[in-house]
Amino acid sequence: MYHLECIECHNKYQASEVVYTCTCGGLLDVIYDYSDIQITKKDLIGPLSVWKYRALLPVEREPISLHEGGTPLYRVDRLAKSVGLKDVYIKHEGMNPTGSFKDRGMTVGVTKALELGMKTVACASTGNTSASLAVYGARAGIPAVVLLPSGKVALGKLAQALMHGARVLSIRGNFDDALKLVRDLCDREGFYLLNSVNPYRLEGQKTIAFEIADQLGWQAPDRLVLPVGNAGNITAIYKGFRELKRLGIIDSVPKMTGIQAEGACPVVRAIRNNAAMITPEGKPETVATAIRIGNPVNARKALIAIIESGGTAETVSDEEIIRAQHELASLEGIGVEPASASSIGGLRKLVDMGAIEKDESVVCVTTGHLLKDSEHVLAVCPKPIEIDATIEAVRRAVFSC
Ligand code: AN7
Repeated sequence: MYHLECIECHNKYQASEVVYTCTCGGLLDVIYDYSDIQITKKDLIGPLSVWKYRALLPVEREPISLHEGGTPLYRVDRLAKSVGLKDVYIKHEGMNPTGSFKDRGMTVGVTKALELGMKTVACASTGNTSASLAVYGARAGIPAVVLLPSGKVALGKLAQALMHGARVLSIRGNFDDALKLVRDLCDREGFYLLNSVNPYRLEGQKTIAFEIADQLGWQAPDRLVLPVGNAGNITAIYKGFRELKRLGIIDSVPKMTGIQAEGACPVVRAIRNNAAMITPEGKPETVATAIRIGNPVNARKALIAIIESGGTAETVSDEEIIRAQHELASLEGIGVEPASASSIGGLRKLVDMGAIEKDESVVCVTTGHLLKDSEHVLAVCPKPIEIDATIEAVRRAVFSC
């Protein structure tokens, strides 16, 4: 049993209602009757996947699934040494079916859409959400409409949205403009909104927390570091850890640590200023287009997650993002997109500032795969060396500096 509840005024809504925010404007959470959920570590033996944790997911019907979740948790000792820590792991969400963490939310969200009898799904997106929605819409056999900020979506993501048959609208405006428009469109047309303001989508994403705890032998790390854009993922993962603690499966909840790009950092500024709410940024800009967001819809939830958990938020420059992306790729063999690399850049910065203790165990979530944004790779990496097809030319090129 579960219902929707406003995080501000605690107004309740039935699970069967199609509602995204409270009449007071507050964000909604899915609240279970936790006394009904009898789940122990023993019930959770077996291979990882989002649907392994079905007892804690708000869905009754057969899922629309492509085997999402079950992503690797890599121990990264060379990176740990390089940043000055001992115990660092990467949860590589780029290993999901469409190459980003969004699939966890979409398998649940699109299944919920069918359960609620919705006929069309829609979202605004900086890229990954649209790729995932296009794929899960196709899998479910229903149309998907996606609104993208014109000229600011990485090619791999756009290619996915197009190939999987979404109706792709390129908006002359930024992500925040596109989100406003798609919310209006969904209200008018009865399309099902699958941005992270939809609390059911976040339920899928909380399984990142379940898997991390599962992979660490039912323990939480001391700290979680991840990029923040629309601020859904940080809140979803925090909810996941809190639920495990509430059910007595883990003892502690990690310090939730959000990283934003310098040019798009409303959550970081609110944390610095001790503000209860963010001040939206009108012109967000960063190389990490996935998190080029000035007015994150889940900001209130994110601020609560960061403050309650004793975490923090920090910015990284575009240079720090690219350096971190190179470092993770070359030092550990893990290829992630720029937004995801911000978690590594942020980790280094926080350690250098003394904000992270040397003996903390840290999990960085890398949210999307390197191949999402190959144009940018060509722009920041050395060009291939073109030579004649002779062994002399090959040897000269191999051994020259
Ligand atoms: C790789 O696709 O918002 O803080 O529309 O693609 O939960 O928004 C993407 C976000 C981090 C930020 N890393 O997550 C979208 C979109 C990657 C992302 C984020 C995104 P949230």
